[in-house]
Amino acid sequence: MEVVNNLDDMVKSFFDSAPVLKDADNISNKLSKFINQNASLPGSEGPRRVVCVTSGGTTVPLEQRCVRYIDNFSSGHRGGTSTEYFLKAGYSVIFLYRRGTCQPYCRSLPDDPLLECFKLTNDSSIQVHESHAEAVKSAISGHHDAVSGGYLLKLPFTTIFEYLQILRLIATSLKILGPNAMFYLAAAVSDFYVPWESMAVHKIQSASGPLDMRLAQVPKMLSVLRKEWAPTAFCVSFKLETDTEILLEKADTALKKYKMHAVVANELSTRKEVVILVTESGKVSVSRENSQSDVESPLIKLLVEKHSSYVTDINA
Ligand code: 9Z3
Repeated sequence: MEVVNNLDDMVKSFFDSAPVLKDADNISNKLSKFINQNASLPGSEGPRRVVCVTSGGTTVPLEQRCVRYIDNFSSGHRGGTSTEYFLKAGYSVIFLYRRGTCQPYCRSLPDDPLLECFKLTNDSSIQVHESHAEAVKSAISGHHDAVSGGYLLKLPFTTIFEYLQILRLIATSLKILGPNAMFYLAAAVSDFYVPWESMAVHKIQSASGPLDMRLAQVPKMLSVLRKEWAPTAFCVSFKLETDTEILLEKADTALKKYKMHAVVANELSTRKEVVILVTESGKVSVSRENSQSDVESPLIKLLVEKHSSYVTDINA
């Protein structure tokens, strides 16, 4: 495998060798329609703001006709919940999510909502179980209002190739909104991948013995996003660690190295209770109010304030 070190070359090599994004034209059309519509809507302070929320983990296929893949952990709860709070705060949301992960407005539903929330009556019509009626009504109405109002656009991905290609399309389309656009990058993104051209085409045979594989490093697209794709957008990335000792140091490094406007640091086991918001002006611990509430509520409130100051400063 050819080893490429320079970031620009790594980025070029990643995109050049990625399999062609299916549906790229359709995605681009949906994006430009959504962004143009929202650009003409008034927000509470100036034009309506649009945030791209990424959610869920990316996969790294090991075979072109993929039977096996490496996955990154993320249930999509953070992204789905945050989307609801952004919509509530008056933002429009492009929700870039891993297929099959948690969706906005669905977190109060059971794991298999279709089979668990509904029942057949004696005359074979479908009825909602009383115990789930409130959750179903609020999911349907929340989702319907957001989508039919034109405030929520949902785009799915599975692989690291799809994720980064769609993220690039979103970022370059959002460029026209300048500082009114935000990126909230909660997806768990693979650090390593198998380049398409060096990937086995068919299912790797176990009879060939133990598997040796060399994975290439996924280029640090946060830098590219900030520098090239959407240089004036407000960018928030996430840092996940399982070792608290190194979490804040790593978040600080990400803030500086990738010139993020904010980094949300979280530890795997406590991620639903507390996160630390790291910005140039310091670190703030953000906790949920009680076990019934969401840490995303105070987090989004803080980020919306920071985004407002950012827009004001840029326009001053
Ligand atoms: C996160 O840190 C998210 O908060 C979680 C949310 C994935 C922990 P859930 O979806 O969990 O609610 O189950 N996301 C970013 C993870 C990540 O891969 N960050 C990279 C890193 O830490 C930077 S892009 O190096």
